[in-house]
Amino acid sequence: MRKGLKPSYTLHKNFRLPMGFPPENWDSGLTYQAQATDTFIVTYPKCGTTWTQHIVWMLSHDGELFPVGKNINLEVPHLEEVGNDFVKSLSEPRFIKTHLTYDLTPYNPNSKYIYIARNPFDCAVSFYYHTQGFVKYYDFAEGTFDDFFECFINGEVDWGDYFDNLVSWVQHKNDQNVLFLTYESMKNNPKMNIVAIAKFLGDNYLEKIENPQILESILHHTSFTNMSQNQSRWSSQRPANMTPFIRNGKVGDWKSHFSVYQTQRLSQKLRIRTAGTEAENLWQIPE
Ligand code: PPS
Repeated sequence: MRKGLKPSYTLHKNFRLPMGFPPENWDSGLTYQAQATDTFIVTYPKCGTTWTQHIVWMLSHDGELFPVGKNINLEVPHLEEVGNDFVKSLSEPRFIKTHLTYDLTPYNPNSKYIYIARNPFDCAVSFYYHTQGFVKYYDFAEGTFDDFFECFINGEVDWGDYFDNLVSWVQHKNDQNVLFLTYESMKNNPKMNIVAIAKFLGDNYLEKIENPQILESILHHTSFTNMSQNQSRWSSQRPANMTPFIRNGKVGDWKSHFSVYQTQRLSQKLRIRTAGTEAENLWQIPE
């Protein structure tokens, strides 16, 4: 019988990192002193990070097109990938991406935190294609969804357990410096969510989107269709035979990947891990 394949990771302290991810940057990233002018884009992987990075970049550039030839992860850097010195070298105000749990994320009461949650079913599918596609980071090109599902549900993936991340942040959902959004709501009403982000960032951002041309430009260029173009702007290269990074962008894609038994197991974990928290009502839990 075929034994389940597992992705490869760098084991660092108690964390799994993608291979090639410098552990020293992880360590130094965690020591970053959050500034009052910082805004963190926080997610568990595959929950809408790049989309939100793009929105905040366009908001801070008056609706300008994100240029081909640049990479969003250098403009809105991934804290634990690039480390402390790189982030500090950027001028303020800074927008910073992280996948850390609340307790590990650098905190300043005056910093802002935009958290995006996505239902764990679609997240697992998206994370599977990510792990399969970035062959040099995970050596998992032959891995199946069933293989990955076992790692995901056991929290044995990079950035750990989905629920540890979600639950740590949902407890701060109503903090004055936290804006808590969902991927599903962004899909359902992107304009409303762009406006909410601008409002949260402050009056000078709200003023920008009072200009309908700026708001329309952000809405247009951050759509799934437009972000599917020139994808070298969003991530490092992956082999041409793998699914693209901006892949499917749908709510409910999980239904064509999960078995009945997998659905029951993840639903059960979702129920148990979110019981008594505000996360228990974020999504309808499949039977
Ligand atoms: S990462 O690697 O953690 O930074 O990935 P992340 O950006 O969080 O998530 C990638 C998924 O988000 C989808 N995506 C979008 N969906 C809708 N609209 C827009 N504009 C958009 N941009 C990115 C992307 O396709 C991945 O989801 P899946 O389900 O794999 O398509």
